[in-house]
Amino acid sequence: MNKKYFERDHSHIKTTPFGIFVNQAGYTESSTKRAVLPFECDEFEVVDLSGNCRYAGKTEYFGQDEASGDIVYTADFSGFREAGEYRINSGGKSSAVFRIGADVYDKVFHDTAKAFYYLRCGCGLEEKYVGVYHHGVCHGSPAILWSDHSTSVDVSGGWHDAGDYGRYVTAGVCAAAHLLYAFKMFPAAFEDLELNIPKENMPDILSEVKYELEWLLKMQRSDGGVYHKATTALHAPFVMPEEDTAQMYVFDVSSMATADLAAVTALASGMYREYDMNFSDRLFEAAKRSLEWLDRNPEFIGFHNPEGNNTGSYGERDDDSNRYWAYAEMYALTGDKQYHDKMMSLMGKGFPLTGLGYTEMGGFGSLAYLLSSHEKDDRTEGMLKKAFKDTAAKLKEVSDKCGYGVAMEARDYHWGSNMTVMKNGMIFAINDRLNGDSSGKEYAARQLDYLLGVNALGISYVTGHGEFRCNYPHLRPAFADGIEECIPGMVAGGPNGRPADPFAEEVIKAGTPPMKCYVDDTASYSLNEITIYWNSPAVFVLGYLCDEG
Ligand code: 9MR
Ligand code: ZN
Repeated sequence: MNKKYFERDHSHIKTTPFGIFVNQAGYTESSTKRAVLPFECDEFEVVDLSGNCRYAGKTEYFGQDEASGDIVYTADFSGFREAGEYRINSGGKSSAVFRIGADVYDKVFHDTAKAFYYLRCGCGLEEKYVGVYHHGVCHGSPAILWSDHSTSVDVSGGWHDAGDYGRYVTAGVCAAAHLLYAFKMFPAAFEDLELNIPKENMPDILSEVKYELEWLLKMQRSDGGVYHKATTALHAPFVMPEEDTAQMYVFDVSSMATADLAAVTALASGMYREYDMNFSDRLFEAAKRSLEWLDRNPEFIGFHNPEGNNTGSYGERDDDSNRYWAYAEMYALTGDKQYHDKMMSLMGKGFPLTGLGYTEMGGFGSLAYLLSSHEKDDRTEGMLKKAFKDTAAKLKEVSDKCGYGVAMEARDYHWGSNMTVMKNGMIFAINDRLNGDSSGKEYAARQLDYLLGVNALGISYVTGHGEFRCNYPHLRPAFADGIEECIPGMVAGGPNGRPADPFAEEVIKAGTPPMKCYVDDTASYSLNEITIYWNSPAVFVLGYLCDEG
């Protein structure tokens, strides 16, 4: 890794100029609207941009918030429903500007979904689609197999994983699954989501996911086993993707990657059928091949970086949830009883049945089963629905206990904590759809409020959104392009109570409360990287909140 970005001027790092924290994208007219004031106060005003008071109220004392260490007051202005642009004032302090309106989520929904296009690998990004952020074709040369250099594989395409240029199957599958399920569950929100990407005969979000799926198909060996990842030996320096010309490798097959690929291709086969029959058939064949491989290889085959390789490893301790998901999707697609039996035999293995991340895929399997039109046994159906209900109930309690309203305990602020924030939002959305819990909207919106500014640093963790926002993520092209304003719509990893990179270790003082362990600087990969699977749950939550249904 080049040293240049560690050594540059870090004077851009600022703390918020605002003393009152709001969702900087805004609030819909009918939603619960809450600002957080981390200082002693009594009254507040909502003022328009000419300074006229439009609404006034009393603040409420919340108490000490554990994850931030703040003594917190809240201002509830849900009763104010007039569209417009405002700030909150109290005790000589102000909030950032925010909007009230029916369409406040539209732009952030668009941009977080468009982020995937900006991360496309193996093609150039043309000016007509990305404006100033255009760049040349990257990573098109064939990869060689790490363990046998005589084998060469075409693995061009897909999305760059994150701030690095690696492409990892389990991570990519996870992001694709978030987006596919978002479309499946909230189709109305996506039908008019125009992303200004190359047009195909299907909704844009499906075109975008298809780009990743085409790459995933290339990662499958003819015997159905799936290479774990395609990366260079070492992380690239901070250059544009087309300047990263080091040899690309594919790494050994893992059973997690194979099961995940089987699952997502089965899911997608059903979803693309009405738009592209041929693609749907190819996905189905791929799913079958990987499932057959899994049957022949019942043992867990994990992944560790071999010596000389320092890119992401995405190791897992077992593949139970991955296999469970794969069989559940194949059952949902075909109704074939053998897959039902196999799924059932894995269900009791102890993994969370509502997990929605790359290490815990059980929730996708449960969703596959619950949303399937094939026969379900009542006990299993009831048990899985209850699993989502119970998870949501626990998260509501946590959310209510937090002064900032986010469903995170102090210990939950880990590397990429904003992913957990958004995955919790997904649980509220899914529970609403499965169990008709209409409080899901408010709880999901609270998680988004946190992401967009209702947090102890008063920062919006989405690039391009909010008056005080992150702008210097650990993202190679965003550094190398020399453009001051970052590519929009990128979700930063966020606070991490256990900072794990040299820059963060230097700037985050010991004893900093977990919600405040964050710095907006390119150098800090354990606090400020972006990844596809941190963006995708945000798109899911926004899809839910934008959905008319
Ligand atoms: O999100 C991963 C985090 O939990 C790990 O501790 C960390 C170190 O191995 O890796 C993170 O994942 C990174 C991946 O390995 C490569 N692409 C970027 C990911 C986010 O930082
Ligand atoms: Zn690339």
